[in-house]
Amino acid sequence: MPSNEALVFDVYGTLVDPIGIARHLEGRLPPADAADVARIWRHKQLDISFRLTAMGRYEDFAWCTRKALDHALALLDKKLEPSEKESLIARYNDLEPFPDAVPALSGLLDRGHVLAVLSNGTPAMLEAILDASRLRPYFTEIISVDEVRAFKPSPLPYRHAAMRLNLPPSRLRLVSSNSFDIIGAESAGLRAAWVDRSGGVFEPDGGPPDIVIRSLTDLPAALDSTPGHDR
Ligand code: 2OP
Repeated sequence: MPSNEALVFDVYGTLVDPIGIARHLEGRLPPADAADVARIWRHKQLDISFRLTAMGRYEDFAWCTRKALDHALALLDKKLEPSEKESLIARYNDLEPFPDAVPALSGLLDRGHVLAVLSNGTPAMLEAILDASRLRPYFTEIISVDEVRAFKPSPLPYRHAAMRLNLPPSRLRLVSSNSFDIIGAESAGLRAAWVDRSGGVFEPDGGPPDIVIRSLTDLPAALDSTPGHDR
């Protein structure tokens, strides 16, 4: 029986690991510095996307990713040759999938869920990363915020995803490890499931959703025990 909820997955941090890119810097920098670059890079990438959207401006996520890497290197006073920087940027389209992604997605498809992606990534970034991670075949729709030129957590991408899936927002459940994304989805009228991979702290401007899991493989059981989720 098909599920009454479409499951819409965030990508970076939820299906693939952006912080794991640190290992590609380890030949060039000491491991602690490589980890710092990866962490600041990711933080600044999101920060730039938030500020662009607050200003009503749009530059795509590839642009945010490049600017954020430059910032992380400058902040930590680290230098990379232009060719090293290009190869690191290229690695962003080849991030490691989390080991729970394939078993979870395959189980959810077997249960009749419609699965889609909604990400800040550009269409080209998403096609590349989903192909490289072999996750592409699980998804009916790949939805990029590029289509509305506003980053999550603006309500526009979430409402656009509902329109693309031809469902009311309340019949979409966003699955994300990023708590700002959960707050954004719920405030646009979607349901949500937070993948709390590291026992992290939820953003203070909202509260956790009705589903909180530590691994994507916990999602089917969590859906079964959630009131209002009728499989
Ligand atoms: C994504 O949209 C928020 O980076 C995260 O995939």
